[in-house]
Amino acid sequence: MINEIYFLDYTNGLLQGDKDKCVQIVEELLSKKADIKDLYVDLFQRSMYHIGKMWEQGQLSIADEHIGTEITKSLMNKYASKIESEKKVNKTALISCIDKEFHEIGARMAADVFELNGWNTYFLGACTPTREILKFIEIKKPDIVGLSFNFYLNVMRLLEVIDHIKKDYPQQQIIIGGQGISRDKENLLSKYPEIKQFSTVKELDDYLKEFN
Ligand code: B12
Repeated sequence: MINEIYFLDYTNGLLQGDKDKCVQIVEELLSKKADIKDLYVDLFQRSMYHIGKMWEQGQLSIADEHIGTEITKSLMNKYASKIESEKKVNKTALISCIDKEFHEIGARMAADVFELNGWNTYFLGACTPTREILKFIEIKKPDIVGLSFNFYLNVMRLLEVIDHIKKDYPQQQIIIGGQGISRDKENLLSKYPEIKQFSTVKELDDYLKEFN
């Protein structure tokens, strides 16, 4: 868990576009041996949700939100590579946003958590067309395909990509994350009860620790 004072201080830095302040807080937390998953969920995710609320209420401009996004992405680039992953496991994950899904930070966090757990990970980023995801599955034969879905209006695209994967690769294990899923959890995937859903990368981490 990240102390509330750090969260408020960091979010303030993000809202002011003060990257140096954000870097300084993250470095301090890392020097105190903060867990990267706590940084991701309790600092980065929580502050971006806060920015989203302010933006929704008209208290922030699009430019403010973009600066928050870019600072978050740059911090992830800066620190994720320095985190030592656990012993390599002989498993492969493919993580991608579905087609027309621009929100990529959560998916990138999921990819990093697979890496931290020693998985060989391919991260395809935002807005990946369904046919490209299918081609990649054919080539890499991943043990898990993780799809990210945040913008609810993309729901038909989510169902479409799942249907295609299940048709072409019936044994393929699929997991899903992102805020789009939380709206209609029970009905949305009733056709595919075996598909697991994750609200945070901490849940994903627990799952991977048990995965064999
Ligand atoms: C930054 C942002 C953007 C940026 C994204 C830039 C980028 N490069 O990612 C831009 C400007 C492009 C954008 C665009 C839009 N956005 Co926007 N955006 C946000 C904002 C402020 C932050 C998103 C973020 O990074 N969150 C932090 C991450 C870490 O959280 P997360 O995605 O939930 O990820 C966690 C979990 O969900 C999970 N997870 C996510 N993916 C996966 C995948 C797997 C496999 C696993 C295991 C787990 C997992 O683990 C992550 C870490 O714990 C959110 C606010 C919010 N509440 O998040 C709105 C928000 C997501 N956006 C919203 C909207 C409406 C839009 C637009 C429609 C706006 C518009 N009118 O154009 C467009 C949609 C574009 C599209 N087609 O996708 C709504 C979505 C509502 C909904 N659910 O449908 C939100 C919630 C804002 C709001 N309060 O209304 N946005």
